[in-house]
Amino acid sequence: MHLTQQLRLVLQSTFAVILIAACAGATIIYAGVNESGGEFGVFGTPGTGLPGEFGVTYDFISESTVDTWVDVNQINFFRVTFLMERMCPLATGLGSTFNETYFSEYEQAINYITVTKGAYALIDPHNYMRYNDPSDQPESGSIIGDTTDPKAATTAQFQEFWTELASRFVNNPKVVFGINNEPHDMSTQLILENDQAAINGIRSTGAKQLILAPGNGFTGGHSWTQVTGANDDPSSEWLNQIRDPLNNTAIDIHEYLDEDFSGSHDTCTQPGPSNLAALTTWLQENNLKAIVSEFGGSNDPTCLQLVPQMLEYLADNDVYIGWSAWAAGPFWGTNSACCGPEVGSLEPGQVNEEGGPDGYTTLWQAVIQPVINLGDLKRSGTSSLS
Ligand SMILES: *[C@@H]1O[C@H](CO)[C@@H](O)[C@H](O)[C@H]1NC(C)=O
Ligand SMILES: *[C@@H]1O[C@H](CO)[C@@H](O)[C@H](O)[C@H]1NC(C)=O
Ligand SMILES: CC(=O)N[C@H]1CO[C@H](CO)[C@@H](O)[C@@H]1O
Repeated sequence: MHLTQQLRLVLQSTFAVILIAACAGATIIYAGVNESGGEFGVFGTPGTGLPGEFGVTYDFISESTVDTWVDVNQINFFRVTFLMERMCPLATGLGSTFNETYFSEYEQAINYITVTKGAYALIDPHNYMRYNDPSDQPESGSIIGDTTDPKAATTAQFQEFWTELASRFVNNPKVVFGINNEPHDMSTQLILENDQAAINGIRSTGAKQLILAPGNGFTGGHSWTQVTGANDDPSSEWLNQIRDPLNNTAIDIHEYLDEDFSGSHDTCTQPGPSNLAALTTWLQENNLKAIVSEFGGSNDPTCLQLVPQMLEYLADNDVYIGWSAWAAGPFWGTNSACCGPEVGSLEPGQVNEEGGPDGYTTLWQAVIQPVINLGDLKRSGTSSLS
């Protein structure tokens, strides 16, 4: 924790108990939710969901629920998903030629969050570091930079894509650049190369904002120091070689708390603190910070205990600077975004599939909102590590 931040907290605190909490850590400066929907509507036959139809097969945010999140819940961070095959149509391929219609729909959502509401927006190409067939994510599509696959987009094309995207947000200090969602089952060295290409592209535009770099194994925190997939090197062996000339890149971590860390079961059995311990040490040893940009849980008692326990662990360890929960978004309806069928999504004002209150009421309001230290959340300035 920086001295100035500590001083600010101390000055704000009236009671000794708050002083103790502030000194114990409480370094979370970005807290919020995923806004999922821009990647919807592609499952099935390759190509059928492309380009899709705005407001019908995909959507980015509901402005009124973003209002609720910012005005009522006072969070400051939204991760907004989109699909690279929609931003860069297959006909022109991955690179600097965008579908301007899709881009402007996305930009409108980002501007609503950042300019109208003053919160931070994490730009999330929801592509598992793959491009050309999203019909069966996370398995389908060619791995970006895979030189053994003639259909694969190259690392250079990925850099062009990020250069173009960053150039369009270069003057928006509230944007955070997430390089890609959940790479998996690929060479960890290639993930490093793609991450580095994205960083180089983003910085070449003069953009100074925070960047988040993912690792292998769906960028899982628990497996950061382990072999994942079919004998792929641990993320820890490569990702410490990332270089950012502005030193404003953090590691992007996903961490679900169910038995196989997938977020598909309704009971939580995997405690965050012990499963993240090796990652925490690695971050400390390498002078790196991390944001947990996906986690979730159901309203089962086990999750009502383990979700806030993990968030408190993140607040107590100053290598973690933020988190966003999975997931809100305008298109979930009564469906659950994760963690068992009866949960519903985190979108305020919805019901679950049984007609009862959804995860906004039973999970977010019950156990996540109380953990947020609103005094910590960063409200102005350019997105950065501190
Ligand atoms: C661009 O996106 C819009 C909105 O989804 C779509 O109607 C249009 O067909 C797309 N164009 C191309 C070339 O994919
Ligand atoms: C940031 O600076 C620290 C300390 O010099 C260094 O260890 C780390 O690798 C740098 N991070 C990046 C992403 O360049
Ligand atoms: C738990 C959960 O739903 N995780 C999902 C995160 O995002 C993508 C879909 O957009 C899913 O593939 C993951 O399963």
